[in-house]
Amino acid sequence: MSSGVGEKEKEKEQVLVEYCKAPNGLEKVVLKELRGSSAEVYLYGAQVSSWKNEHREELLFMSSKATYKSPRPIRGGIPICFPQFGNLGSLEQHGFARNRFWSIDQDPPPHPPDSGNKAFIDLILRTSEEDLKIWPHRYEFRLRVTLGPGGDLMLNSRIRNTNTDGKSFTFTFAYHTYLAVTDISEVRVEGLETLDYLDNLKNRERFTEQGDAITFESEVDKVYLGTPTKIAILDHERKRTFVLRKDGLPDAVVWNPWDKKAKVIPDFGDDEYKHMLCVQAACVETPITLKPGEEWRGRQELSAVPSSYCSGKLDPNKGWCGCPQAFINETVEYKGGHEA
Ligand code: TA6
Repeated sequence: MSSGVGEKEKEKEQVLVEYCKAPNGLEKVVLKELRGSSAEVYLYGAQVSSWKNEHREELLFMSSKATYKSPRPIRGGIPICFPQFGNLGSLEQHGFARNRFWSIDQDPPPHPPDSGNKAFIDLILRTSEEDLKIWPHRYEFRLRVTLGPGGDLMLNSRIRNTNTDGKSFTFTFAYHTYLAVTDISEVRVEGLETLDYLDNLKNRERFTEQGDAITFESEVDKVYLGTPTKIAILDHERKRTFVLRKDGLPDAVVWNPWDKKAKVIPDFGDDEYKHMLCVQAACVETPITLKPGEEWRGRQELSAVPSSYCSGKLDPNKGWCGCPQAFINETVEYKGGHEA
């Protein structure tokens, strides 16, 4: 009898994590949660490429023109920007982690005991001799991707300096998250109002955001500084709110290329800007420095909850019903810092 039960348990476990090869030839891991949610992660770039709710609705944007071939990064999902966010530095834009082949981490150090989550995968990227030529540091980058029992998607990064020459290293970082939205002109972001930001469209000059929810009617490329641990992204058409929670990542990048920029991005459809918004937990303004042996941790958690509006329009002066206001009112101190 017990073996029968054991078998059933094992079967259930097997359903939760599947390893396979995608039609594009890339290896990927499929995480399934018993009520129907799922997530998919390519070993190439350790990139989450899909996150579906229990109704099998895709919650992440993936461009129809994405290429799934090294060395191009995959356009969509959640590319990992490390060791450099953006193009301020000697490395290629957004660093090299997103266009390297990661491995399954066979013996990950114990993660904090998560609440019985079974659907997770541990990936690891280590220094290569090739990469030492462009970034002369040794590191171990461990990423755990978890699909929670309620369908939440969690990314936990742990980056350790394993230099043996006594040298520290410094990096910037972002989870470059492409959220799928129904109509960008009917989307608003709550939680970033009144904050300072660096505007990438104006030479990274520093400005202060207006006092109410952010809405979109043209290209946006902003790095918000000192942001709260919770940000809400409301898809009015779909009556869906994404809640992004983060730890160890004080900044948040918001990007939509809009029509002109969309046309000049080769792996991005001309009209696809209407159906995506990048909101990224990041550390950009103040780079992270690790001494040998020190480890940094950065977490991003996404959930998608139903939301409804009091007013039919996206009226910034009107509140909205069912708003998980509690999510974004509560400001939990940013718990950055390193662990040796
Ligand atoms: O996250 C915003 C941003 O830095 C934009 O400036 C834009 O370049 C975007 O990233 C996409 O970058 P990518 O290298 O993936 O085309």
